[in-house]
Formats: sequence, structure tokens, C-alpha cells
Amino acid sequence: MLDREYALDRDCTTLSRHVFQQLQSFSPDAQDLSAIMNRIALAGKLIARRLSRAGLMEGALGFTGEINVQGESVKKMDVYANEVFISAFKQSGLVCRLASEEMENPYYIPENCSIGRYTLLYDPIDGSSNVDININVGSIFAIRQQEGDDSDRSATDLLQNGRNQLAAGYILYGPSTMLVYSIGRGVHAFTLDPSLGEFILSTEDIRIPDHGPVYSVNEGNFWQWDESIRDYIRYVHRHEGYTARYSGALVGDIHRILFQGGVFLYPGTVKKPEGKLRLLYETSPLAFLIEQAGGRASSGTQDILDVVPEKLHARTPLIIGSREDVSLVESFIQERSRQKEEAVSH
Ligand code: AHM
Ligand code: MG
Repeated sequence: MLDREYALDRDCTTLSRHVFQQLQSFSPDAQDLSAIMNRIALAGKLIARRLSRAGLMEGALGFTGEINVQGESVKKMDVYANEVFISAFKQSGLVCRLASEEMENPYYIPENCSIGRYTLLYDPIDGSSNVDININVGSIFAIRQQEGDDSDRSATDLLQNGRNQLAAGYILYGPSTMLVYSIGRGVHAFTLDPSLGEFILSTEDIRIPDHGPVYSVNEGNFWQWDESIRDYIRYVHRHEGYTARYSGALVGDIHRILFQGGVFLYPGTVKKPEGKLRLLYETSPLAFLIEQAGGRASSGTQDILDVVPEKLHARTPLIIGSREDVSLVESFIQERSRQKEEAVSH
């Protein structure tokens, strides 16, 4: 193929076309998934647009003064982004229910429910502490098949492990806006071309290196962690070839690791043994994505994708990234728990 033709073809690989190519079909399921991805992309574009001008707009930055279901102060951008996802799916016939980190209970779109038997789970703005200082943030999403009866608004069907996610990914609002997704057939990255207003395929079939130099963790919590995590951090301090990177937004840190290898950790602390990150909206979607790229995600004692939440907003510790690096962290956890068992039996 001529270079020119190749470039043209590449420019035409939009997200919705890519989903059809992946599924090798125009079946109703493929059409649903493609349309859902398109709507997620629309939400991403709207959020990117607001973020890019936020410093010039009245009422875009700062806090609302409210506390959300997570016990965290709500930012105006959190509210905006949460509503953008809802608006993007209203009257779409695609998604019956949306569940978000920012909402206590799922939001139903009854007019969609007879046709769109899917649930969208999302973190509208991940890393919101970065918003007011114009550093990268992200959105995280997952799609699950909806089960059971809509009259059961408790949404207990969402309390399942992450292996049955149909799709997952994130949007990174950085120097350019990128959408990275998987429908269980590898991991693919798209870059928003602002002149077209389209996400265009930029990297296909991303494979995470088996090992990488980066360790990404908030070391300010060092004395709050279990001894095993401190053992791991001491290990990287004492060995050559490691470098620390931590941006305060999970999406950006994971994006770096996806392309360059390494490990991201958000362990439990004394005050919060489950850590900070939410299973359904953060750790499970990212675990799905990183496993699809050949990496691993662990809670320290089990694969994140096997964790069954007890409630919608359940949290899990997270160790995620390159296979060898995740296993190394786990080996320190196993060693300490072996020592504890030995001490008990003596
Ligand atoms: P958020 O979704 O409320 O913004 O919280 C999640 C974020 C992650 O993106 C990031 O890795 C972590 O919280 C940072 O937390 P900390 O400031 O405790 O290191
Ligand atoms: Mg978050």
C-alpha cells in the first residue's frame, strides 16, 4: 500500500469502526457496543472541551461545598462530568442504568431499559485534585450486561466479579485527549484529533512490558502501610533501575505504565485497610484493561478481577502493572504473611 493510502486509512479508523472490526460483525450486539463506545467518546469530548477552557470560565473550577457518597469534597468539574455521561446516554436506547463514583445509587434511564440491557459504570473525573491546577485527569469506564428486574433498584446484580465486564477503558485528558479501551480483544489507544472532533486509532494491540522501571505510589503514606509494602519500597530504594512517578491521577500513572512498564500501588493504610480506590469504577475496569494488555492487577491476596464487592462503592487495595513487578510486590506480602503464620504457630 502506498504511504499516502495507509495514512488515509489510518485517519479513518474511528472508534466505532474499530469496534466493528474487532468483533468482525455488524450483529445487534456489535452495533450496541459500537454505539455505546461512541457515546462514551462524546462524553469524553465534552469533558475535554470544558477542561481546556476551565480557567477562563465562570464556575468551572473549585468545590461545590458538598460531600459525596465517598465522604470526599465534590468539585464542580466532578458534577459536570457526572452529568455529561448521563446526558450522553439519555434517549439513546443504549444503556438502562449508569452507576458512578459520584452517585449514591445508580441512575436509571427508563426509556432505554426495554432495549438497552447494559449498565455503564464510571468515574467521571479521576484525580480531581489535579483539576484546579491544570494537570492531567481522566475518566474511567466499564460496561456490564444488566441482569434481573428493573424494579429491583438495589442493583445487587452489580455485586459480581470483574471478569464479566464487556468492555472497559479510560479517557486521559493530557496534552492530547486519548481514549484507551478493550472489549476483551486486546487494548487499543485513540487520540482525539481536535480538527476532526474524532478519536482516531493511534496504537493498536498495546502490550505492557513484563517489567518496567517505574514504581508509582504515594510514599507519604509509608508509615501507614503494612510492613510488607514498606519491605517492597525499601527493596526498590536499594536496587538500581527503579524510578518513582506519581501524578495524583490514577489514569495518567497507569497510562505511563501501560506503555513503559512498571507498577502502580494504592495499598491499604491503617486508617483505610481497603485503600482508597473503588472496585466497580476504578480498580476493576483498569484490571480488565491491563490484563488484556498482558499485565496483572492484584489486591495483594487475589486477582482484582476475582474480587466480589459487598457493596456498590466497595474499595480494594490495588497493585497493577507489569507481570513481574506485580508478582514481586505480592512476594513481599506472601513472605510477611508466612512469617505471621509461623509466629502464631510457635
Ligand atoms: P478521585 O477519583 O476521587 O479523584 O480519587 C482517585 C485518585 C486517583 O486518581 C489517585 O491515584 C489517587 O486518588 C490519589 O490519592 P492520594 O492523594 O491519596 O495519593
Ligand atoms: Mg477516581
